[in-house]
Amino acid sequence: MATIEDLAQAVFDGNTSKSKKLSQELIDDGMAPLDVINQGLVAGMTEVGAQFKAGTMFVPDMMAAAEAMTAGTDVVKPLLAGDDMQSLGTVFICTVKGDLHDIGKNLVVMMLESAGFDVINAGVDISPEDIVAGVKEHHPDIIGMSALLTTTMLHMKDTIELLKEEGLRDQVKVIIGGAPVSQDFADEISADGYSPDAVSAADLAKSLVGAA
Ligand code: B1M
Repeated sequence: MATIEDLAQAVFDGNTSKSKKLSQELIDDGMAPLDVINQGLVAGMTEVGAQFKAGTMFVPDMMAAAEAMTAGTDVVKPLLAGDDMQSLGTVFICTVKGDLHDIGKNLVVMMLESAGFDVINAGVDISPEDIVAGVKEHHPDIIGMSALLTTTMLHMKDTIELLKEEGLRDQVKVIIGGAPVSQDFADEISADGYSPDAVSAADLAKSLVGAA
């Protein structure tokens, strides 16, 4: 029988087909979708990060692990998305300029959608100018920015400054997240909120539109 530890190991090993298969088996065995994500897929990826930092794992292995994780989340995603709910509002979300990390951001997208938001997922490496253009085009209630690099998180500040310059800051709430980001940083750049994980990001978004 598949175990959650096997799934974490499959992600760590970058074994895409096994990650997909085990995610499905754990769901079929009755495990809650969020537990499959957090205790299996995210746990495996956390170990990848630790080993990369220690210099015992390298970029190609990280990429393989990322693919394995995505294959697992693809299995779980349909079980999370809410269908017939009335929309709570629109969130325009992206990973900031210079940053290609999208696994965490995509988990946030899944949680926002399952909470009842319409989500415009603009992708990765999105400049402040393109975020502002997205606000003008889509009129979202909330902008969500994700960053995984200490260098790229500074573009969150640039984006908020540009929103102010364009006279748009009062029309949209801004939430941020990602491993190097903190509540202190959110306060420093005058974001409307920070959350450390995908579930609390959806709760934060709900509170900002008065739906919590
Ligand atoms: Co990169 N990488 N990476 N990487 N990578 C990190 C981030 C790093 C911490 C690894 C390490 O040194 N331990 C390090 C950053 C160091 C730093 O800046 N302090 C690093 C580095 C250095 C790099 C490169 C520079 C490596 C190189 O090329 N030499 C390079 C940069 C590329 C670029 O972006 N320009 C790079 C490349 C990559 C891959 C492409 C190989 C791959 C990404 C694949 C992909 O995303 N499609 C990758 C990966 C996989 C990682 C680690 C191992 C895992 C990230 C991840 O997916 N975590 C990561 C180490 C780590 O974080 N442990 C690392 C799982 C995910 C579920 O968590 O993204 O934190 P996370 O998201 C969470 C929360 O943060 C939060 O909710 C999510 C779910 O709970 N959250 C939000 C995220 N966004 C949010 C937004 C919100 C709210 C909450 O509101 C809007």
